[in-house]
Amino acid sequence: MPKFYLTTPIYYANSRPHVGSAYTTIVCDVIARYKRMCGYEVAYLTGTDEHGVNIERAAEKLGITPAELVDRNQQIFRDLWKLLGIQHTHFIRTTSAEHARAVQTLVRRTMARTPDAIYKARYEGRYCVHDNLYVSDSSEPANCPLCGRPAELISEENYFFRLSAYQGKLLALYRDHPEFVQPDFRMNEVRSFVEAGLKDVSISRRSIKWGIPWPDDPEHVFYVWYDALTSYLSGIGFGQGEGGEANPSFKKFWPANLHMIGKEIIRFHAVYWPAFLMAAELPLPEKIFAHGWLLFEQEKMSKSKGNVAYPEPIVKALDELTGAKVGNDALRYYLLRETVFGQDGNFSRDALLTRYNADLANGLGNLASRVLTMIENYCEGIIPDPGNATVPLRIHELASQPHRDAILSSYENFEFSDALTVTWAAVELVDKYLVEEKPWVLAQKTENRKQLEQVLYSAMESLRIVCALAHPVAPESTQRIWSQMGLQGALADVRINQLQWGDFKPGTRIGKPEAVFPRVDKKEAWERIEAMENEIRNPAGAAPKPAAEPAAGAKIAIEDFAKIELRVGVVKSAERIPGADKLLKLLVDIGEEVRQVLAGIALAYAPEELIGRKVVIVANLAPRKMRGLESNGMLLAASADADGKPVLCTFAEDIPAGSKVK
Ligand code: ME8
Repeated sequence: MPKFYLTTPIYYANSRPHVGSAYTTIVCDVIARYKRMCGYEVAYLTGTDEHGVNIERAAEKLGITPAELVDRNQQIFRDLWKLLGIQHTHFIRTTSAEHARAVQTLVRRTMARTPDAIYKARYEGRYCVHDNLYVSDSSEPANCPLCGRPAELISEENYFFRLSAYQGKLLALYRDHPEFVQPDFRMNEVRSFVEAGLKDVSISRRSIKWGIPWPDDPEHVFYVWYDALTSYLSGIGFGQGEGGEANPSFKKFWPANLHMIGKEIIRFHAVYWPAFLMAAELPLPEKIFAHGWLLFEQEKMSKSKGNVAYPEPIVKALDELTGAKVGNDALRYYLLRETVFGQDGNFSRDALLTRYNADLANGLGNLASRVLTMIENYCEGIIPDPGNATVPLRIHELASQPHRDAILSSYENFEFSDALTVTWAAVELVDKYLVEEKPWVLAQKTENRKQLEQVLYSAMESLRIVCALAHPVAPESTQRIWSQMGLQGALADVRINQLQWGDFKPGTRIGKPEAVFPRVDKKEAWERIEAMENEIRNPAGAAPKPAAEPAAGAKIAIEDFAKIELRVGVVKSAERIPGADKLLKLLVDIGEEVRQVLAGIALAYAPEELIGRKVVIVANLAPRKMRGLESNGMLLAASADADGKPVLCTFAEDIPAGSKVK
């Protein structure tokens, strides 16, 4: 049996998964189910990324240990995957002993096979703890390009990986295997990045305790990306048991056929990872596919931005309201149908509910119940024999091999939306066929019996094929229709690439027709989902957050606000600071004195347009040094998002400098 090994990224265990996180896992589950139906033995790995400074800090804030935090959070991931019916075969935790062994084995192997690949040196640079990203290799202040937060200064002795030595090998890999990174436009980005030259990367930390110790040098722990990427090996047995590096499961499944990831982590997967593997002399994965983001109002859905939707309320609310198990399939169908896979897509609860009612309740569900009811009423619940009658041309085309193969090739190429569009076009065609042939009229005259049987057989056979083709995306509901059609066994065991028109055996007794996708009232569903989401955001009985660090959206007392001294200022002079693109140096008159204030607004305002402008300044902020200059206060500005253009707060009416703002 051929094998197929695919992976999701190993999820950060510092917060609960949202619909954006579930997107990657759902897509991989669709691929895994599809591949199984093509006859592959599938290994599907997911897991949790549990080390690193952001976990350490998140735990500290909650007053628990990092181990307690990740124990708790990894369970939330497992529970969600269970609820969503994800059929992963392997789950790796980066804090497990097996994983630590694998990471140490990999680095030892690397040092043995390519002795100059790893060396010790001093690292100085800016690092974003939130995204675990080296922002710059200089000590100058810098903001993280992903989240916009100021990056932290790091200076310490580290182990480095000689990435610079892999530029030629990586470019050769991209040239010889253009399918290594997909979609194509992502391959172009990766190639340009590597062509511009590669710097060596630090792969250990001394300042962090919460990590895997470096072999024979336990003061260092592994940098989280080296640690996390190795999960793809440890998760299937690398470094485990008797076999060690030659563990039988690892030998069977490695190299991975597919690493499915989100677009923001492509550099780690398409540049670092193959270089790490080359240095360790291990085979490279076959393909890395970087999908787009699910956006919420045009921004990436992320907990830190507070614009998240969670999967549980959608699934549970739809199940409850319909009294049927439809929520999972509704979410999966919506996510895969609505967005061209690879591009960013907007997540909308409204669009999900519309799709549910239109495509699932009125579309597939309605067709199934119509056809089954007619078999029940006109054929005593037995699949009729179409005899030698020729299948009507259009229906035959729909279920013919080229049609089936077009859908299969869309699955192969991860064009899920296309696969579903074509499958659902078939649903419409069969609906139209029934309207034209009018079996309810044919049933009235015995001389039309043969024709009636042929029409109903064709409709049932089309439904069987549609169910099989839609099964990877809508596994639970298609299985229910399958059983109602009187078909035995698991639909998952059907070989999707061997579906043949005419395989439905006449004489089969159908089961009891029941609504598979009851319609939902959109308003009611919306409200139910909203209420459940609110419970997740503000769980009843949740311990209040410590007063010193109010959570986003939490209230503060008036006394807290009174601690901040806000004053009206007038800008007297403004100039750029050489070498700092974003900063302006301003002199601001705040009534009794003129203050020097540095403000990160240079990309939004020219110095000359600020002179004489009234601004709001935080007057009692402790002085801070930036670029060797002191800043005594802060200007207030609004921006639409973390990376958005700052817009200074000002006044519509006149007001003297130094006036208090309260
Ligand atoms: O990156 N839309 O973990 P992670 C689409 N631990 N996909 C999204 C998304 C959104 N709004 N938000 C998150 C990490 N994802 C590392 C991986 S692998 C060796 C280490 C996706 O929990 C994201 O793109 O931040 C990624 O594919 C996955 O969720 C895990 O993200």
